[in-house]
Amino acid sequence: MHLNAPLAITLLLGAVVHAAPAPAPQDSAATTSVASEVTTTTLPDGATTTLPVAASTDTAVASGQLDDLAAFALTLANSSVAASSKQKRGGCTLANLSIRREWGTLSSAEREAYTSAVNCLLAKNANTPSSLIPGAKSRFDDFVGTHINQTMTIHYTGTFLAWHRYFTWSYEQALRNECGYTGTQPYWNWAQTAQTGLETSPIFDGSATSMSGNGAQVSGEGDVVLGGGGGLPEIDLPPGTGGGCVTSGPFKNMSVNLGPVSLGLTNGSTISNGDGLTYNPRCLKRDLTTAINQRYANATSVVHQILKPQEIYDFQMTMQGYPGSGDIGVHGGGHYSIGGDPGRDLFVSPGDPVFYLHHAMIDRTWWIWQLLDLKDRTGAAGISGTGTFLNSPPSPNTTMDTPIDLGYATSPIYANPTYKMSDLLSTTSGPFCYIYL
Ligand SMILES: *[C@@H]1O[C@H](CO)[C@@H](O)[C@H](O)[C@H]1NC(C)=O
Ligand SMILES: *[C@@H]1O[C@H](CO)[C@@H](O)[C@H](O)[C@H]1NC(C)=O
Ligand SMILES: *[C@@H]1O[C@H](CO)[C@@H](O)[C@H](O)[C@H]1NC(C)=O
Ligand SMILES: *[C@@H]1O[C@H](CO)[C@@H](O)[C@H](O)[C@H]1NC(C)=O
Ligand SMILES: *[C@@H]1O[C@H](CO)[C@@H](O)[C@H](O)[C@H]1NC(C)=O
Ligand SMILES: *[C@@H]1O[C@H](CO)[C@@H](O)[C@H](O)[C@H]1NC(C)=O
Ligand SMILES: *[C@@H]1O[C@H](CO)[C@@H](O)[C@H](O)[C@H]1NC(C)=O
Ligand SMILES: [Cu+2]
Repeated sequence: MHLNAPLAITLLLGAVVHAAPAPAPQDSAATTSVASEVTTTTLPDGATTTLPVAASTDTAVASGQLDDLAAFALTLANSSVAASSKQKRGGCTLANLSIRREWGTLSSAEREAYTSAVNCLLAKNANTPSSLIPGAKSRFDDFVGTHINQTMTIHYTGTFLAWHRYFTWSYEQALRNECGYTGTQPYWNWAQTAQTGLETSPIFDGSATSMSGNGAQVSGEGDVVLGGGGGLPEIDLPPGTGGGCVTSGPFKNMSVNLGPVSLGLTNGSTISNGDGLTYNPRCLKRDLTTAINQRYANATSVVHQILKPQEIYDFQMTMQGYPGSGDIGVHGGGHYSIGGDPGRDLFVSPGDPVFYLHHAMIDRTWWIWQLLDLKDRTGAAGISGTGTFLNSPPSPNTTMDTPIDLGYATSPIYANPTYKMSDLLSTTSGPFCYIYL
């Protein structure tokens, strides 16, 4: 694992290493001691590694910190699976552990296999009865419809992270089981595009091996204005470099069928088409906004997101943005840097296929954070919040037993589509068996 220079020097100069409240050494748990700037961690195989304890404000340094944290998470997750593989039959083992990768590291053929499978879902008939969601025309729309239907009970709730983990996984399973895809769900590393810019990145460059690119340029766009409800200050976001219909790449001809429900426009207004469930076919629009990516989801933001919060409450709120803080977190940073329609719509955002690359990175960020304190963060202490958006209206706390149901998004090949929170906290147990490279 690579060690960035300033931190290595701190270690070499003999920074005082305080023993952490020593956890009893046990199988597949890392023991940790804390220095002023780095943590020295002993891996299950006895090797030691150092990890940063605070995000560098230099994004180049922070990028290296993120790589170190991700490498640590990979090693620990893999060795936990290896250890439990010896003890059990079935379940998640090294033999069927799947690895999710960053889009740019996939070969051209792998990227095209992914976008072809998405186009297959877009071409397949919906499972949602048209009596319930008349606008859901495709299998892809089953996912969009489920997200619209549950929006107010899956954001700023105790289920936010687990719901979106299960949702993204179910989409990946649909690509595999219903569209012949043999790869895994790729992710979008925001820290990288903050450095390179979105427009020329392998994800958004508009080529045949991208996720399609920018929308056609629209002139005279103003700011997008978020929130302002409930006495909270508004957040103004700048417009991007596109704004119109996506002009090239695999999703050039795609029809967005559902929504809008709460779509921020670049003249400061927000529009909806009723409940967004009727058939409203239109082109996929994007308004790539690298400035938003750079401001809210740069390498420093991501490392800060992983290292600063010690409790799940803080982790979730930092990620979605504390209301009134002016920050939209890495979650909002990714969504709003895509821009356009449905990219700027909290309800309909899965209507842009790149949603799933964004949410895989959200999930990866949570996964890394969980592995820094695996036992607590995949147990009851890893849940906070209630069943309603910012607990409005008030609702019971989310617990290990809270059910998560993806409705018609769930593949009919699964007999019981409902899992509990306790099934969804680890990526290598319950229905899941994957890690991130
Ligand atoms: C996981 O561990 C196994 C066994 O120790 C090893 O062969 C494999 O390369 C590891 N995989 C990754 C992705 O690190
Ligand atoms: C992994 O493979 C085992 C044995 O082949 C199987 O029993 C188990 O259900 C699989 N687990 C997952 C999560 O696919
Ligand atoms: C878009 O549709 C046109 C006309 O049906 C077709 O020729 C073209 O190949 C399609 N492009 C993509 C990227 O699917
Ligand atoms: C903003 O643009 C939309 C769509 O063009 C239009 O319907 C709406 O009236 C405009 N709102 C304002 C405040 O200009
Ligand atoms: C990078 O992210 C940090 C933390 O979110 C933020 O304070 C900083 O302003 C961002 N950098 C840029 C260049 O916007
Ligand atoms: C719900 O969670 C809050 C915050 O953790 C806690 O203060 C409260 O006691 C919990 N309520 C119940 C009924 O468990
Ligand atoms: C929408 O959500 C409600 C409440 O969770 C559920 O009863 C209903 O079946 C859902 N409708 C669809 C079409 O998924
Ligand atoms: Cu969502």
